[in-house]
Order: sequence, then structure tokens, then C-alpha cells
Amino acid sequence: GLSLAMLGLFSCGNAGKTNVPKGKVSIIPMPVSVQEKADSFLLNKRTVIVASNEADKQTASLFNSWLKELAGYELQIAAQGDNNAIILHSAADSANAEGYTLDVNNKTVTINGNTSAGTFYGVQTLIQLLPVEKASEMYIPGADIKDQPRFAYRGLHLDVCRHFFPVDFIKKYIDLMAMHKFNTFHWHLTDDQGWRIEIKRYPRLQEVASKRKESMVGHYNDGKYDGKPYGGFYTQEEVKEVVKYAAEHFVTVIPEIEMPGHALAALAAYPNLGCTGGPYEVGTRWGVLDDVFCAGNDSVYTFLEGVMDEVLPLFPSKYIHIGGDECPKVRWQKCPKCQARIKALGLKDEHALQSYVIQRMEKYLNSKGRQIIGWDEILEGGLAPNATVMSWRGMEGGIAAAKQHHNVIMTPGSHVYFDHYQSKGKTEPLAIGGFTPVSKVYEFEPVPKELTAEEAKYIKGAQANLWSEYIGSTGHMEYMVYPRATALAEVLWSQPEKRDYNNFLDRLKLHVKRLDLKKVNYAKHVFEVMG
Ligand code: TNX
Repeated sequence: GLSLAMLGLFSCGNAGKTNVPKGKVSIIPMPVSVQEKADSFLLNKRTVIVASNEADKQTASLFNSWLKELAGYELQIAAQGDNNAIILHSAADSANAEGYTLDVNNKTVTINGNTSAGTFYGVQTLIQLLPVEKASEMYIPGADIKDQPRFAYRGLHLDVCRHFFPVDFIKKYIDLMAMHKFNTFHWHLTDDQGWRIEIKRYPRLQEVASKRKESMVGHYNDGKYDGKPYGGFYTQEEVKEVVKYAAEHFVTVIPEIEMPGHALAALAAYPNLGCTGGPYEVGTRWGVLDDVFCAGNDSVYTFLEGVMDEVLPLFPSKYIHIGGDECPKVRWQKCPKCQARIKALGLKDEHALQSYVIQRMEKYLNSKGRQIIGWDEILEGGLAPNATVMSWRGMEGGIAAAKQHHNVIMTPGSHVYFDHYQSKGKTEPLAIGGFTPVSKVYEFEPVPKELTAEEAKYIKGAQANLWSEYIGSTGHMEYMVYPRATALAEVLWSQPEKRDYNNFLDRLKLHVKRLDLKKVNYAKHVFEVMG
């Protein structure tokens, strides 16, 4: 029959265009419940967005930037309206802050967020109810949606040390994360091959540690170098810009400052921080390197605290990632200062010394009101009392931590290392190894069966890691991330009983057109192997 929306269409003088497609409800990640209705809302130039608080107005303007691409215009943001209106309303229900309801009928689109975060996610869902073809007006299919995330921590990581990625790309990365309802960006800022965050009191981190003389090309074992100097770092102003941008997209940025391993770039700048005193050079090969921060030297702690004193004001996140992975102990074994410290503290061995480093830094960060996250090696030699464990060598570290009642983020290499190959195609660009196709990501279950219901509560969520040894350009990075991150988004947000791979693939076919609108270089050929 003739709907009110169609009457609306006639009334705005566009009687010629009656065959605007109604559109189909195809949302990723799948909401908790979706009820389709017969009616639909016609969005046109005269539609207004009703928003009353600052966060919702900001969200409204993000909706407008999507619409600008799609329809060529933006909607007016108004204080009220109950006809031809998209109404945003945010409550203050912090118990389930990211939940929302979305109702589309002939007169209005209403999003009720439990908080502004929920409203933001409701708007992300609304964007997915819009058509993907450019049009000046469009029907939004009638629907009644209730939604909330399964996990509180939904993360993507990015290694900007092995290869550097510019601020514009980081913003696009965050944009795409938000579109998939990810809420945490783990920014891996320091490593052997480069220190990438400006620390004003240590200028040699910029002058020396941010640059390397050449990079490896080809495979890990080939030992071929390109002979070209390589470098880059983010100024503190740029970091602030990224953190602000992320906050507008309800993404928390967690910085990672690696210790005591993966520290060669810092040692090249300040050789007194290593056990041998150097000289050191910023790393040019990948892997696990022997020279690490000297755990017996007090100036190391002064340095790390000094770094944190500049890092903390830049990042309002509750969590700071302190690394803790892959720290060889060979230097400490031969270092008189490290051995003296082991003796003085009555420690068992070098693993206990590593644990001492982490616990000492935890105390410092706790005293500033922050919590630490570390890779699962921080379990060795005893977990720092309040630490969250990021389980990367499989799920075992996470299981052990949950059993000790510590929070856990699951990032197992088996399912969420997006530096791995994603298809067996012959044209696949060189990758570190592994095989993690979209289907495998989609099968990932972050909560191990081994845990009791009580222990399972410590699994706060999961994250995909993007180590960039073999990923040297922005286009290549997008290719590695999407559509695998799209699959992970559903794992993290949607209820497990809603998971259906074939149904996901159906929705993905439409979803990639949204990625096209965002000019994302996702891996297209994986469709051929996905079936
Ligand atoms: C291990 S995962 C690392 C990284 C490498 C990665 C390559 C982790 C905590 N450490 O330093 O980039 O393997 O996949």
C-alpha cells in the first residue's frame, strides 16, 4: 500500500522518484534482536537529527559525514522534533553502557542509548540500514532493534614500530574500528626497530631511536636488506589528536611501552640502559634480540618512569600496556648488576627478576591510578598483583590468569594474528607465516571451556594483532585487516548462539560495499575461497 513515507516523498516535491529501493536489513555485527516492520522511514534533506548533549551532537555530526558521502548533504542538528526526525537520546545506565535500542517507523528513527556510547553504536547500526548506493533520498527499512555487546573489551592492535603508519591512516583505522563496534585501539609504540612516541625529556629517542639505517626485505630467514634509511615518530601533539579523535569514536587508546625486552631502539639512544653499555644500533632484523633493559640498573627505572610521566597525561586510558613479552635472559645472566640485584632481593632466578621489573613498574603505574596489561610472559616468575594478561601464545596464559582471578584479553596466534596468511592463493603477498582465513577468525571462541562460569568472567574480551614486519604500506595493512576484522567484530559483539558463518558471508557481501565507500583495500579475492 501507499505508506506515509511515500506521502512524505510526494510532499517534498519528488513525485518522479517513486522506485527508491526499500533496502534490506543486513547488519554486522549481528544485534541481539532485530524485528523487521512493514513501514519505512524516508530520509531526505529535510530530515533533522535531534540531539541534546555534546557527545550525541558529535555522534550526529559523524552520521552527517557518512551521509555527505552517500547523499551529498548533511542534516540539520536540532534540539527537538518528532516528525521526519532521527532522535538520539542517551540515558545514564552505566551497568550496560554500550547497549541501545533502535526503532525505525514512518515518522521517526529513535535511538535510545544506555549512555552516549550506546547511542553511538545505535548510529553505527543505523548507518548499516542505509543503502550503499549514492542517492539524494533513501528509505530506511522499518525495524525494532535491541542490542548490547557480549564483551567489554573489543580490540585491534597496530604495530607502528616495524613499519610506521601516518596519523591520517591511524584515524582511518579508528574510523573503521568504530564502524565495527570495536572499542579499544592497542597502539604498539616502542620496539627494537623503532621508538615512535615523542618523549621530550629524552630527545635522543626522537633523534636516534626513531630511525634505523635499513630494513629487512624478503623473508625473515633470507637476511636481505634494502639499504634505505627508515624512520618516523608521532609528536605529542599528534598523539593528542589521535586520542581525541578516538574518543569521539568511543575508542579507548591503550599505549604500549615495551619492557624489559624489545628495547633495542631505546638502548641505541641511551646505551647506559643496557647491561653491556653498548654501543647499540636500532634493530634492522626481526625477531627476538638479546639486548634488553638492564634490570640491575636504577637508571632504567628512572628512565621508564620518566617516559610514563609523559605518556600518562597523553592517554586517559585506565590501562597501560607494558609489554613484557620475549625477553631473553642471556645479558642478565652475565651482568654483575643484575646478579647483585637477584642476590639482594633473594630472587630465585632471572625469571623472578623479570617479574620484579614488571611489579615495580606496576606499583608506579598503580600509584598514578592506572592498571597494567602485559603479554602472557608476565605470568612467569609470578604475576604482578593487579595485572591484566594478554594471552598470545595460545589460550593457556589466559586460562592460567583467569584461574588466578586476573583479567584476561585473548589474542591467540591461532585465530587472531592478522599478520598470518589469509588464503592459499598464489598471489598472496609475503607474510610471516601461519594460515588464518576469515572462516577461522569467525570460529574463534574467546571463552575457553576449561573455565568455570566464575572464572570465565575474567575474560574481558579479545583482540586481533597486526604485527607489521611484513606489512610495509597502508594499503597492505588494510588488506591484512579486512575482512578478517569484520569477522572478529561479530565474535566480540554478538551473542554466540547468533553466529552463523553462511549468514555472515551473505551479510559480508553487502558490507564490503560499505568498505568500498570508505575506500578500504580489503582482501577481495578471499571471497573466492570462502565459498
Ligand atoms: C611475537 S606477539 C611478538 C612480536 C612479533 C610477532 C610476530 C608478541 C607479544 N610478540 O614481537 O612481531 O611475534 O608475529
